[in-house]
Amino acid sequence: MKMNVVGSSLTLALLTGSALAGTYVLSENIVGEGFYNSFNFEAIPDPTNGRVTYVDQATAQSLNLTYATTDTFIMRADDTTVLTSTDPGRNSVRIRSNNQYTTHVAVFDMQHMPEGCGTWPAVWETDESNWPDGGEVDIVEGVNNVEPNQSTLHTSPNCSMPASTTQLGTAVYTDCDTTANGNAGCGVQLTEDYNSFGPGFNSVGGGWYAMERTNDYIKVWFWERDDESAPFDATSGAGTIDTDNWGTPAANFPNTDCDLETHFDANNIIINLTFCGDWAGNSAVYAASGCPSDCVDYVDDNPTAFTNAYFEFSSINVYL
Ligand SMILES: *[C@@H]1O[C@H](CO)[C@@H](O)[C@H](O)[C@H]1NC(C)=O
Ligand SMILES: *[C@@H]1O[C@H](CO)[C@@H](O)[C@H](O)[C@H]1NC(C)=O
Ligand SMILES: *[C@@H]1O[C@H](CO)[C@@H](O)[C@H](O)[C@H]1NC(C)=O
Ligand SMILES: CC(=O)N[C@H]1CO[C@H](CO)[C@@H](O)[C@@H]1O
Repeated sequence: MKMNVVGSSLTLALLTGSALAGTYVLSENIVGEGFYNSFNFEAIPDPTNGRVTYVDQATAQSLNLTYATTDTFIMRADDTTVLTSTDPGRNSVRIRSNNQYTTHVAVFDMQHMPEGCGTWPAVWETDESNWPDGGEVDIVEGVNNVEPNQSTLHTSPNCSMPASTTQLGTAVYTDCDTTANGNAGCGVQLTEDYNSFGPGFNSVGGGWYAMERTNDYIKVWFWERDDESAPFDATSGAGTIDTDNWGTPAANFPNTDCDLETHFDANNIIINLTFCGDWAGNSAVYAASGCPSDCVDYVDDNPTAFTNAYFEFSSINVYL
């Protein structure tokens, strides 16, 4: 009898433990005008040497570079000004969350992301005051419309990913250390879905990116708008979610050869749109993407090429 009691409470503990492993509760639901409360605008020089001028919130709103309704937040670059060589760069926006997060899930419901030659959009997390020791998770970024592109970690030394992990995407490099491979990071290309980025993403009405950070792994999922396998709790903004039911992630970064707890501190969500710069504007990368002219000249001379250089968010939901 006593054995049974011990046995059943052990079973209960085990069941509860596994049932709770991927369970999170909604902490923030950021929608429309709420982006102005949850993010600050960073009018800073571009750390990646882009052909960009990041403007402050008042300027962004007066130029209509950010625009919010009750259910939409749009963030874009200037598409009317021809730049001269003495101008510092095309006006654009970079926003950073007021809150910082350690272990959490963030779900990004996006209708549109910036497209166009020279564009380098990114949705990512880092601790700008402690880089790279606080870690960096690039949830989605890519350049010059080339799709699909990638999710990447950048860290201090002694953090790498195993050669093989359970993920849909394809690993590019495995060493996450910023001093290795010219700070390429340990990236995973989202090869399973050509609608994960740029014009393909926009043509299907976008979709959802989700990132789960635990001390055991960091995972990124992507589901396009009409993907019937997309989990309802993620896409509906449910009050509780269970990532154990979300299937194989696009990118999976386990702690096998990286102590994630010491390589990542509390990070902010950052959303930025730059032009050219170290990646998009690299002459080989730019030319290989089939884009015309050279990156800086193209960005300076062709404002109307950036009419579709905007993010449109339905929501960002953060779960703890
Ligand atoms: C600002 O941008 C939004 C979204 O693109 C658009 O609907 C609105 O008309 C624009 N407002 C002005 C004053 O241009
Ligand atoms: C983006 O993904 C495609 C297909 O996987 C790849 O050919 C291309 O090199 C990637 N671009 C970059 C900049 O990594
Ligand atoms: C590297 O990380 C491992 C854990 O992943 C740890 O055991 C080891 O001490 C670390 N080495 C250095 C030099 O920090
Ligand atoms: C200009 C700028 O801030 N670029 C950043 C945008 O996001 C990527 C992450 O994907 C950073 O590496 C860049 O520094």
